[in-house]
Amino acid sequence: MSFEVLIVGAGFAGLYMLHRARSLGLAARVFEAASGVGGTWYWNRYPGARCDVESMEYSYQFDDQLQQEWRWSERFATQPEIMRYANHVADRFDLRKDIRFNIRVVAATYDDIGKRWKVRTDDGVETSAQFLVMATGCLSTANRPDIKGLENFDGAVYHTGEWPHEEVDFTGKRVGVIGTGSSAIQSIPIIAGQARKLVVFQRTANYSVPAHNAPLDPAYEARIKADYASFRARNSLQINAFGSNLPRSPVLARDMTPQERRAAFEARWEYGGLFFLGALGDLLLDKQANDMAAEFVRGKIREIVRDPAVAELLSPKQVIGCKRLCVDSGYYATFNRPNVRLVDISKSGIDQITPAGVRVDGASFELDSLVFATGFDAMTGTLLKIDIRGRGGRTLREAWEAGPRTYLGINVAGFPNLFIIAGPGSPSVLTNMIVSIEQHVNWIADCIARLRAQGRASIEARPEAQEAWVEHVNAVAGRTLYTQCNSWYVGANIPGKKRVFMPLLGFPDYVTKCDEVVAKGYEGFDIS
Ligand code: N01
Repeated sequence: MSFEVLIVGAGFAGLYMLHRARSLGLAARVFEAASGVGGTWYWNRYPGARCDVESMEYSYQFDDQLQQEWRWSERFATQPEIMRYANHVADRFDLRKDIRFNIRVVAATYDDIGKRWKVRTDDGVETSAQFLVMATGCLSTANRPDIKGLENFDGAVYHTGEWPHEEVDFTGKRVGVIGTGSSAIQSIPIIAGQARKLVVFQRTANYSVPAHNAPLDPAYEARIKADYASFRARNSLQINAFGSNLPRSPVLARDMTPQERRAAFEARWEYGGLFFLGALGDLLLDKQANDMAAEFVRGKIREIVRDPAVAELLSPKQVIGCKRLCVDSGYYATFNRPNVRLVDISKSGIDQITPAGVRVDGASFELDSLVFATGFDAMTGTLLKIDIRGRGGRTLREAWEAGPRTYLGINVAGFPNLFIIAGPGSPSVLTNMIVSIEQHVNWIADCIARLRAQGRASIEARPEAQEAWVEHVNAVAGRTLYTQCNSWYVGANIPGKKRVFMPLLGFPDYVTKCDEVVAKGYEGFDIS
């Protein structure tokens, strides 16, 4: 089989890429490992999963009728509602007929002579295409830590990122949760409400702000829909491509009185959501400013959690915002429940998992179920799992030995006609993902259309442009506090992973750069 465009993944990136490719009249095919569309939302169906970018923003904008007709029910959409939306889009644009489900891409090799990608799937079939688009997601390879004895555990084991489709009922069970990132912080309050006993194993305490989720206000919805395009345009001008309703304050911490700072923190805590990080102009630039915001949240934890020792253990010490901020519904208050216990594993780790439960520092915790909320091999894990070989047979693994290197986060030198949607080196995970996805898909689709119109066969980043881009991404991150934590943004959660700050901060500047590259005839790329 042969196609003009082959797309890997049927999440929001793959769906829109397929739609654009078909609109250009290209023969396109999607391969998807899951049995349905939705990508990250297909897999992450753990209790309490919902998006922490507001519903009116976390949706496609490429089709006005689509955004007018779809109705969200809550300020922050639940995973099931987002899945209904993804399925609606697939049906509305008749996308399924070009998607093959339950099939995993295992290898992709560039044929230098034929100038085509040869893609092998896990059914042993080879398919070729001129263009290969990796719509594989940034958080799609689960991190399953290698903890001694796990294979001997007698109970049920779950990972939040690979949650079963059938309902998991923890009623009457003794449950352990490992991890305290966004997935844990969303699921812990729900699991605590069901379980007889919940033990949370915490390696690093995390900052979380309340969501204050509520049914979507119909008057607000009507106001946005009356001029959706302007709302989208305002959001695209935000550094993270969302949140124009409450933009980042331009005022620096030192230019405010303590009362003004407190009022700014309080207002944003009450407003709810990720907006909290915009309370000070230099919150993610200046350590002193950051300390003030961090201490405000620690004060809230002390107010909410009744046991001072537990409150202290839940109080993060690192820079706020340099690990992704969490958004919760009742997370800290959950630790006031008599059936919930917090166990510090920051010093000793987990000794081992036994048939009956988990042992930490000599103490045993008997459990019926164990939930790994341990995150992902982010941004590179899924790409490197596929045996991708570019020009001359060079593997992506070799090209990325020192950490991921891309030009614009879209292409890698030595890998012609390979496009990555929201790849490392692009704003991706620091933004509203759907906005970044649409920007990338539009750029890639326009690029393919131009190449074809000019009778050209391939495009590939120049090594020197890529090196300059990698330096730029690092320099931007280096001016902020983002690099100061052991976060998945730098790959610190995966033993042995090269420590590189992977996403690029600043959506509007990035879009300008991408547009300039095109205006200058694909500056930094070789076209042949
Ligand atoms: O994963 P995480 P996540 N032993 O990596 C701990 C997005 N998301 O699935 O911090 C013990 O954040 C680890 O500890 P530490 C969002 O971008 C969005 O929660 O490395 N513990 C940490 O506490 C988010 O950032 C939404 O010390 C281990 C936890 O496991 C991203 O997905 C909802 C360990 C992992 O936290 C990932 O979130 C959910 C080990 N060996 C997720 N290894 C919304 O939109 C790891 N940990 C709302």
